[in-house]
Amino acid sequence: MSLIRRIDLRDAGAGSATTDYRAAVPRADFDIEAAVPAVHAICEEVRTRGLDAIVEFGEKFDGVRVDDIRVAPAAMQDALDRLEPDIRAGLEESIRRLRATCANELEQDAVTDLGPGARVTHRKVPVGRVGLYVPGGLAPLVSSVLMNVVPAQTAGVESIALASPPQKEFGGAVHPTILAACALLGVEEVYAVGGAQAIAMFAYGVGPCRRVDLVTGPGNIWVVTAKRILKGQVGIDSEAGPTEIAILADDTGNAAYVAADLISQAEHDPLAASVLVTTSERLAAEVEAELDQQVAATKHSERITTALGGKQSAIVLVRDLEQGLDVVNAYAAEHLEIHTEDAAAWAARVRNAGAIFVGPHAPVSLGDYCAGSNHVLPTAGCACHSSGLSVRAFTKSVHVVDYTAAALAEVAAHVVTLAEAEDLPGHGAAITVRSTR
Ligand code: HSO
Ligand code: ZN
Repeated sequence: MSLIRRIDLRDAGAGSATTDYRAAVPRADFDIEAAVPAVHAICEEVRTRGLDAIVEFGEKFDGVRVDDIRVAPAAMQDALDRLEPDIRAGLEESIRRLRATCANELEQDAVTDLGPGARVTHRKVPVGRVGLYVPGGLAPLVSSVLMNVVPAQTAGVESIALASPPQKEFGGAVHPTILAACALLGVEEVYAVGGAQAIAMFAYGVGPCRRVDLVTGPGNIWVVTAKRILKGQVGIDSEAGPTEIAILADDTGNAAYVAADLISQAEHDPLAASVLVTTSERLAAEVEAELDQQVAATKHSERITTALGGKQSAIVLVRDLEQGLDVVNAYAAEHLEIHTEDAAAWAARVRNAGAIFVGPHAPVSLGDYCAGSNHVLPTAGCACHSSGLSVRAFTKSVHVVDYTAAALAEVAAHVVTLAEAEDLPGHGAAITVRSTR
């Protein structure tokens, strides 16, 4: 029995038939709606009772009571001083590459002159204050500190706060590697708060933490649900749920690479999705055999086996790469790898993916740590409308309208006509008053 099921779509959607490929490759049950009542109650407690509620929820969910939620700067410096040199070197290289891509993403203001004295500027403005969330969970993801902080700093965000769950094994402190990364990046405002209560703290401004304008970062179902509930009260990035990898491959695919990459993301979570979409029976069979071998030899084989065996993971057989492209575009994976001949050409035709990894030498793991790309990406199909973190996520824009009297006069009659057409004569009067008074 294979660790992963097969879905055969080779006859689906042929000729004039249409197939809902999104439904054909299902996702795990990650029921945000079901979590709403419980998370709503937490958010309300934090809003009405403030710090006391945060401390109590920390004790209940993280198993450790932390009364002073703000991390002392000395603790961060201390963590950096104790950081293993090779981990520090890895973080520094990752930061260097991220900073290079982020600097290149900064957008200029777009200035448009529509005639003499008529100018519209699309001005780019950094968000003022952001709250970044870094999960503790199955593994504390220090790399996620970098992925949140570097684009925010590059965008020019003035005020950055970061929250991460208190760790019982460290006496209620935030994980030391996460603290070290904060010190490395010069982030001074860090809170030992996790889960939904952290998002509510950011959204409402509680205790020592002032309200933020935008919350970003991945999290478990509590965090994602809190972001959905509090959206509007605060800005959020895309909803990042259980991780996903899809791989589009033809017969040139290397089974050992493909299997290793499927395993790498399954390692995150029993709900993680690993999906291979391929034209090749040969590759499908070899990947199945490789999975058996590689999973048996890896550390977290139990949760990987659960993830690969879940309904959200599959080897999907397609009749050609055109159909494969339709399937991966419909699925809109968080991560999409392309292992085909002419991989760059196929990649160029992908519309929906959080991030695209081209060819055999760009595994998702590279992007998780050191590619220079961001790993906080939309999951659950949200890649069809949302983007991963980047400088743009921390930037908003505003149209600035600058017209002289002559430029207004030039277009005045059109405004008055359109206002009358909408039966809003007051709008027209606001134009005509300027030529009479
Ligand atoms: N693959 C995860 C990010 C991550 N992987 C962090 C390892 N550490 C979601 O993109
Ligand atoms: Zn990962």
